[in-house]
Parts: sequence; C-alpha cells; structure tokens
Amino acid sequence: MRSSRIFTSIDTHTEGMPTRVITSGVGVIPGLTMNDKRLYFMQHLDDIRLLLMTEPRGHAAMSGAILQPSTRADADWGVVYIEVSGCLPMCGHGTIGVATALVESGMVTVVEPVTTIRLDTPAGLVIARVDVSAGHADSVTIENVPAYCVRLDSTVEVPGLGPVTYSLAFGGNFYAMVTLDEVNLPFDRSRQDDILKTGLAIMKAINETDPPSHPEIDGVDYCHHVEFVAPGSTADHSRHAMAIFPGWFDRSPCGTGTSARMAELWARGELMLGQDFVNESFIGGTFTGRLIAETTVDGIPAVIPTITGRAWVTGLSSYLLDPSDPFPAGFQF
Ligand code: PYC
Repeated sequence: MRSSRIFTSIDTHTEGMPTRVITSGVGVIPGLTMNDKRLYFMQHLDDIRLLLMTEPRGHAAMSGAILQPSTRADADWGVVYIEVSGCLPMCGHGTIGVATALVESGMVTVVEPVTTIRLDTPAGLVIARVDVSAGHADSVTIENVPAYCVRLDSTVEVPGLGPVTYSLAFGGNFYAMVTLDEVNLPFDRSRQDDILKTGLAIMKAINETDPPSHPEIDGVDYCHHVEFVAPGSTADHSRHAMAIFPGWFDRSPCGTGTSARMAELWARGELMLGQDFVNESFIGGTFTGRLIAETTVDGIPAVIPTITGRAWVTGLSSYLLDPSDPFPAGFQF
C-alpha cells in the first residue's frame, strides 16, 4: 500500500447520524483558541475535510470531528467539527459521538457510573457527562454553550414562495425555525426533495437579506440550517425535518438545533427551566433537552441547554491517500 497521508478514526453514529472521530493524522492545527484553529483549518487545511467527508470516503451527509489538544486549562480535549458543508462552531450529535468514542477507547479516564469530559469547542466549553456501565457509554448528556433567540415570527420574502414566517435562534449554530404548515408541506419523507429545496431557498433568502451574526464567536454570521417543525409539535415533544446547507437532512435530532428550538420556546414563555423537551428527528430518533440556567450573550437574554442522547461505535478505520489518487480532495456528486 502506498500512502502520502494516513488518518485514523473511531467511527460512530448518534441516533443514525455519523461522526467520524479523527484520532490521528491531522497534527496540531495552529491557533490560540479552538475557534482560531477552526478558522485556520477552513483557510489552509480544508482539503483534509473534503478528503474525509466527501465521496469516495464519505457521502453527502457525512460528519466528523478532529480531536485536538485543548487550548484551555479547564478542558480535557479540543474538537474541530467537520462535515460536508464546512466546519461548524459546535455540533451536538458530533459531541455525543466524540464523548462515546473517548470513553469506549479509554482516551479519557473512565469513571463509572458517570464520566465527565470537558471539551474545548470553537463555540466555547461544552461539558459531556457520560453514563457508563461495564465500560460501555450508555448515554451522553452535554451541557451546551449559551443559546438565545434572535427573532420571533419574522418574515422573509423567498423567491418562488412569497413571504415566509420564521423564527431564528442560536444553539451552537444559527437555526431558522419554520412550521411545515407555513410552507404547505407534510412531515413525510416521500416529500424530502421538496422540503430540502424549500429549506435551501429560505436560508438563501435570510442570508441575502438579514444574515445573523454571533456577537462573540468570529466567523459565525450565516444561517445554514432550517428546522421544519411538524404539525402537532408542542413544547414537550416536537418532531422536525432539519434541512442543512448545501443539501442534506440531519439524521439525528440535532443537538444544536434542539438547543436553538428550546431557546425559541423559552423566549415565547412556552418552555420553563427544568422542563424536559423531547425532540424527534425525521427518522424517528430522539434527544431529550432541558434548560438548566439563564445567562446572557453580549447582553442578550440566553439559556444554558443540556441535551441527552446516545451514540454507538461502528468501526475503527484508517483512511489513506495514495499519491496517484486522482481525487485527493474527494468530490461531491
Ligand atoms: O447535532 O448539532 C447537531 C448537528 C448539527 C448538524 C448536524 N447535526
């Protein structure tokens, strides 16, 4: 075998959504903070993301996380999130996958019944509490970065659709929340092409007319996620289809999307601190969210969400790059 690059990975899935946890091969990414590393990686090392996420090693909905030494004294590991669409500041399903991989591989000191792992993410410190029995990570609760609501019931003019009412919140990424009734579409996977097309048109319209911007995290100034809320959803149990740029659906219930939705429901006065919120994905998996504290982000009222979910290890892999490979940065089809 000839190879100019070798990456090792613990492959996992979180309620159906993959996280390829890269344990070696990237080296230490330059940067004083994890967000600096994310920005450096996007500018100088993006071919690694494309190689590991797109075809033929990945696929159109691939997601991963690169382990890094932490840049802060109060964290155990650092994480740079990668996926087909770029490098997220934070990823909930990815963090659940990372925590599961760290425990089951023994890359952290495992304590039963609960192992606490402090993660340095581009969006800030995230604490993962892993329920462990007989060395197995049974479930993970992550304490996320502050989530806040940016807009409630705003309107955007979407070419081909007309005015669309949406709310916008941050939960680690920005999410536009739109009811499926608003766009006359059913919660039905046979209509996924129409739902995706509509989601991409809505995010494009928001980004062209009134893009959001995080006041404290550099380079987070776009909306790449539309959470289509299914009819019958409540502040106790919600179902959704999560459309993501450039054109795929989250298979998991989306940890940062669940956080954003809880911030929206809290801003409406419909979700209280300490109340469980079950969020169901397009394929039927669930995360349970809870708001545990109030805070502020640059003076904006905000909340601290927790998300509980499960991940499973699916493989231990090595990914190689033969110097004669005609697609050294993969391809998207
Ligand atoms: O779980 O936060 C999440 C997520 C973001 C994009 C895909 N999953």
